[in-house]
Amino acid sequence: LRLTTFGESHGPAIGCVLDGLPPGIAISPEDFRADLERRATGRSRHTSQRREADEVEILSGVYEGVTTGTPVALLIRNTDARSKDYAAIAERFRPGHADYTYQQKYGHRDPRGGGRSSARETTMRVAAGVIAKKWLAERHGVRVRACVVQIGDIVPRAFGWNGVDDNPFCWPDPGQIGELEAFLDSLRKSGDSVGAKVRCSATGVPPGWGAPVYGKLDAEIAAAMMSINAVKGVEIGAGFAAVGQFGTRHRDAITPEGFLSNHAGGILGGISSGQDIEVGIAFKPTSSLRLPVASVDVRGEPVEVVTTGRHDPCVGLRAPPICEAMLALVLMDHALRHRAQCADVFQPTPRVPSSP
Ligand code: EPS
Repeated sequence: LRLTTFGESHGPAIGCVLDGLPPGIAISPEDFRADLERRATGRSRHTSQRREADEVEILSGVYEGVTTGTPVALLIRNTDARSKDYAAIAERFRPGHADYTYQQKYGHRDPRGGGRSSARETTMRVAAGVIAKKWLAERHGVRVRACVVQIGDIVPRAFGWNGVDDNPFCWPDPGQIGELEAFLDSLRKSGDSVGAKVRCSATGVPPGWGAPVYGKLDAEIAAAMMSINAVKGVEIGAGFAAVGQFGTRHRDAITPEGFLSNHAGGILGGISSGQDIEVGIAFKPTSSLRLPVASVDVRGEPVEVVTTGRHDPCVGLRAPPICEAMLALVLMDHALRHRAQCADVFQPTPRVPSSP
């Protein structure tokens, strides 16, 4: 599978081309609505107040509501960009943003909003991921879901998947919603921002997807997550906690009834084990702040930068559907590669249940 997105946050539209899809997947513009709504800005006071309709136009690769196997192209028009908000800093570099590196590399950049590095770009990843999630569920019974498991130094006191989409923080502990609202309200009033950690899980993944060295499933999941803007860290299973674990604790014992733990996060040797695939993704605090900071302009002169416009006090709150999309796209790619390489493999060894 190859996904390419295009478009800038303040250009006329954003879009993507997803190539390599099998024919026969039923898809309609309505299928995209739920996940795009979960990612969208302006649906709560805790996010950027930019309000986009995010109506998907299917431009190619679907005939009579079913994919044809040719490239699927999707388009969403930008209807609420406020470019005037960025006129004052068009020739300045926002610390923590991509302005400086884009200028160093290209010498000419679109300074409006986040341009190509805006969180707006993730809209098309979510749209492409809808197709992959649908195919994984229908073809393999695989379910991909994500939630926020840390905001600043706040972590859940309890965990449950059920209510994560019923609150604006995609948070797994309903008892903490009041605490989070107070924290985010106070943060927004202060003008600062905060980071977040997302947990993204896939259940029902059969063993065997991935590759031993080149094309390791965990390596490609990590690359896909790191490609999301504002991501500064990715871990699989125990991740960095593995540093402090002894081998006798980290290794996941296997019994005919199932694996007794999942520190591996569902992947061993670059190949899925049949356990839940568990990914942790670290999002940095949003860098566009109205609080002043030292910087330089395009002539190298010292300046102070204050960013106006509409921004997220915590961009991680809207990241779960983006992480789900990236995990689903990588898993679908490996499912197709596995089928192409090992479809007629001899009768495989009996599968170990994911857990007792
Ligand atoms: C966003 C689009 C952005 C911001 C925000 C979220 O619009 P612009 O490109 O005009 O800045 O509203 O991006 C940020 C994370 C931020 O805090 O600046 C989106 O569509 O997700």
